[in-house]
Amino acid sequence: MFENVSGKLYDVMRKIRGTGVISEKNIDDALKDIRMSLLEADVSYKVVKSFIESVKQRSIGEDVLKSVSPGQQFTKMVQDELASFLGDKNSGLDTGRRPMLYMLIGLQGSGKTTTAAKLANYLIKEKNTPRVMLVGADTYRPAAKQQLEKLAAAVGAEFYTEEHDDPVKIAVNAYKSLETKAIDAVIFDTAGRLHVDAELLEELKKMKAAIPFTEILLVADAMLGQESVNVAKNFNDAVAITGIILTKMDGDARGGAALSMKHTAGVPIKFMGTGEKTDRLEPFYPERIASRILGMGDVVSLVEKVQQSVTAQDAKKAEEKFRKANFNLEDFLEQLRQMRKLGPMEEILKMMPGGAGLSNLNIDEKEMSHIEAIILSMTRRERNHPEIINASRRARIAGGSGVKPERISRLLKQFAQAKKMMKSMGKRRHNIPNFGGDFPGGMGF
Ligand SMILES: Nc1nc2c(ncn2[C@@H]2O[C@H](COP(=O)(O)OP(=O)(O)O)[C@@H](O)[C@H]2O)c(=O)[nH]1
Ligand SMILES: [Mg+2]
Repeated sequence: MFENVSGKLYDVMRKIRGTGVISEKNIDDALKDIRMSLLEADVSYKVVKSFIESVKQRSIGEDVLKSVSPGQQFTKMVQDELASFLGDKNSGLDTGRRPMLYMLIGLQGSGKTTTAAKLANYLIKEKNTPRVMLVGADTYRPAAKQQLEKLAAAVGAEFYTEEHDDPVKIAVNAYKSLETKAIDAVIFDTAGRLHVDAELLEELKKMKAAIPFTEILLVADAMLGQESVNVAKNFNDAVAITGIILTKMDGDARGGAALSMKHTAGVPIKFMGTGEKTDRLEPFYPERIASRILGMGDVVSLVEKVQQSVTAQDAKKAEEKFRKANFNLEDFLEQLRQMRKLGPMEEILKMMPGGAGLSNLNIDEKEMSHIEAIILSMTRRERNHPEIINASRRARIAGGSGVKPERISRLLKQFAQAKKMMKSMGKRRHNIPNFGGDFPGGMGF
């Protein structure tokens, strides 16, 4: 997610951040680059234009040029502005009145059915709302009801549907059935179409007229490009959506959809889907996504993740190591073990500042166990001074760990890379005010 745009923007921002003195021309150049990057990320032309416009206004208004560290000031401003374009604060689900009635709408394949189950799971597990009912009102796609029924069972929600193909009737009857049921929340899964069409919008309007929905949420694939603007507009014009859920944020989408849709519909992005499983739903935090887009990494999310699984003491120890720059292979192994507790490696890397540019540090789960075996086959001295590992030592380690000698050379390269990265992160921690001091350089990376 956001690799393309964040890779480029990261370069842009690094350029300008490094400049001690910046001129109006610097800012103009940077804005040009930012504009290109956003357009390439499929952000709609109109949104890009108004974004650049407001950054320009602010940079004049706040007198970036006269500030002590103009480069940093400008970077922070772009980030703030991007966050504000994405919606500023996280907007949670409206959970006011019981029963809560949520309708999910969107194109076919956008992730409505999956998201319905995720949302049920979220309400049950996180919102103390145990009695959730999922309504299968997709009469359009074959087997759609069965798909939802299975998911409902998996997350512990009730399931309602009827065996005919009038979605409005199913939804209305499901709503009526609440009179005799103790239910806290109902999630209506509707039929999509490949494109927005009149029949679909008509169905949705009828449902809206008959049922007092708490929220009507547009489920949209983050990979939708320029088309996202039309999708948001059409659905919003028809039924006035109250929020957006962006799915497939784990994929390699160019990410522009997020900016465009929020801007077009004028409603918040409330959640994002980050995987196929029912627990892969996360609240959408604009400021974190903005910083991720700009390639500074999703520091806050990362810190939160790390804090869940790494003790403060571990972190402190690791931080001291960085400071002294005597981080060795044993520490590296320890880091990898801790990271393993955090989740898929790639995801973690992407959250790190500049992590988008680190795709060549590709370590998957299987590789991790190789790495573990290799490091354990080294002597203490080798772990502390990997530079002494010559061909014969390498052959011995390879024999001991059951991998090819080339794998060991690769590991040493990866280690060197990680070390370099950590050093630069350690430095940045002191350079960028916006990191709020909680930078994960101290958290053991
Ligand atoms: N990777 C990933 N896949 C997703 C996500 N949400 C949905 N999907 C997948 O997208 C496909 C379509 O989802 P589905 O819920 O059936 O879409 P619907 O037609 O809108 O109901 C399925 O293969 C899902 O597993 C997500 O957040 N990440
Ligand atoms: Mg579906």
